[in-house]
Amino acid sequence: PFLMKLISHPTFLAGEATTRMIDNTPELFELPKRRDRATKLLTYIGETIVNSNSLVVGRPEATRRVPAPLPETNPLAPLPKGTKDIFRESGVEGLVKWINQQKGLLLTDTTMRDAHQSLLATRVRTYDMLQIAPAYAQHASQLFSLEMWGGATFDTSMRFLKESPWQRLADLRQAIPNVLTQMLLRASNAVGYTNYPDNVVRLFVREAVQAGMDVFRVFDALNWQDNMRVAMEAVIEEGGICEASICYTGDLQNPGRTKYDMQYYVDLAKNLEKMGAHLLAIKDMAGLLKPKAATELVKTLKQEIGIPIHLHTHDTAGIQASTILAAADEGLQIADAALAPMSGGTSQVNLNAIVEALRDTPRESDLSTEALTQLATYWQAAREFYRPFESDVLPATGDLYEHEMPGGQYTNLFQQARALGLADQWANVCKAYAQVNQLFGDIVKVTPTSKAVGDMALFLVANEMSAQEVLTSDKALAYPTSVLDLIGGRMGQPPGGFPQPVMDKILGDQAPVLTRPGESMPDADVGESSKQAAELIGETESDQLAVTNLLYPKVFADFAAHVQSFGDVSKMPTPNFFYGMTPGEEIAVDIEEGKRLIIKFLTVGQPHPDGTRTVFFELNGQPREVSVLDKS
Ligand code: 3PY
Ligand code: ZN
Repeated sequence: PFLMKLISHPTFLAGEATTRMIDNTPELFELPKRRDRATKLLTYIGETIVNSNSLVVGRPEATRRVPAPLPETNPLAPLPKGTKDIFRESGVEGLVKWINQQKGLLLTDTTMRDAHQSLLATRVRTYDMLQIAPAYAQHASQLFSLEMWGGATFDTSMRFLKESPWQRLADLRQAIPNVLTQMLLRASNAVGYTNYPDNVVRLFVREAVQAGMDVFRVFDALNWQDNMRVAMEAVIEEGGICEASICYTGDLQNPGRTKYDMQYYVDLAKNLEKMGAHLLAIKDMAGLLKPKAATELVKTLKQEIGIPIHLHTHDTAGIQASTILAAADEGLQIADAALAPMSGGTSQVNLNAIVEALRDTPRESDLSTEALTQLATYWQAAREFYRPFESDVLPATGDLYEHEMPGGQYTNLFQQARALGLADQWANVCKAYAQVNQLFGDIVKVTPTSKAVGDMALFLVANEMSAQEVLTSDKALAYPTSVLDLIGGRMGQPPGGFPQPVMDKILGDQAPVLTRPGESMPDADVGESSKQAAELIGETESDQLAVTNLLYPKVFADFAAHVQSFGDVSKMPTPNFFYGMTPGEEIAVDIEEGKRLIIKFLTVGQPHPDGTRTVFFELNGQPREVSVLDKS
């Protein structure tokens, strides 16, 4: 490429080339790599202009094109000390001691993970997180942590947004060096939907710590503590903060629901503490924990265990602020909430409002009203970029306490039902969900067990069957894979196991796994995966690539192919990522620190006989064009 550049350079063509020309024209040396990345990016934009981004096709259009307003920050000012500094300076023991000394309620902001996972189909891009990151570091350093990774964000970022989850973690870590990062880890399911070999889980945790993760909220989707051990031990060994979860289900206030009673939660919490948990999470993924039940649960747990307690809930029914406040009255140390415009409904409770509700009380937090308002203003505008992914508002009625659907699943399952033409049967889907739960023995429902229950509910409604008919029908039915995985024990064991008649009926003569699935899985070949992944994406081998490929081989392969064709598209502003550019529009893309591309889109040419079209740009003031196949 250097030679090509040289011989096509105007000076060379004019016959004036000397060795000094090479000295005076340093861009000759820089161009190949830069041009390569720029061409890939222009090709992506050209593709999007000509063929549209399939993510947004047929969906409501985003109403916002201009950047979201940012609070002022001073890049030269030293950052205030935050929880990460405490952790760095005095380790996990020092941090726990500090937590216990705090009078105010500490808060985790879930906006960058659970909130958009629950409200916007997990579509928020790294770009929009990085814009606001310096403001968090400077103005909201009093937060306990920022939940910004894990759960569904890992695969979604590659699958839909075509960006690296690892880059997101590293970049946010760098931009917010003073506040703890937090993630959701599905124990042996890691950030996937099924159990993985132990060495994959361990490797994932190690890589996450190295990339900048601090607090690991570890949960098992059936509250099976044996299945949490590998992940918990890995977090502790690698130097992370191990926050082990009890998933809350059922209803402590209801004397009729005896399976998940106070003793059940106390035993579980005590065991997790014995297993080395640094913090305990009460993970109320469906927003079922009523205020009085929270009072009793937190009061009891505080008597029974010594580690700090962190409450997570979803505001699906609209009353969970009162649950947090009730728990705060009992000395709860940390609560999850989301910034106002990203709160409510299936997301978390309004963080701005919780802070104000506690103002001038003994549990007042150190967070500033003004700073939180500015962050909220940003997120309100940023949310407008994601209008295509807004879901219908589905106010939960009292039936939430019957079906017990997790917040992240609620709107998702409705969309699946609609895609199957069952939108008008939503109430029946909810009923079926509750019946399937009872059929399966009243289990904890959270990713991935919730998916199995949801798939089964849709299956029944689509086939016009009742849950009971599963046991009585003689028809050979093709059950969803997730259901076979769940009942076949590949997601682990619920307390007391699955009901035998259900196993017999659903599994037929297939033998269930009754032990810990990881025990019988051979170690994955990390070296081989690393080699394969590196080849696919065109980078040097690494454990990070290896583990990503092991967790999501298909998703990773597709993502790698996208990277090979279009490079790193995460640096582009969100409206351009979804919609390309409009004629005459000019944008700046920082492809790396200090390397800025100024891209102006001019026009698209008529189709050539081979079906391609030329898309005309200016790149840093120079005319550039790319050729794109028109697929319309
Ligand atoms: C997840 O596993 O992604 C969840 O958010 C479960 O609550
Ligand atoms: Zn949640």
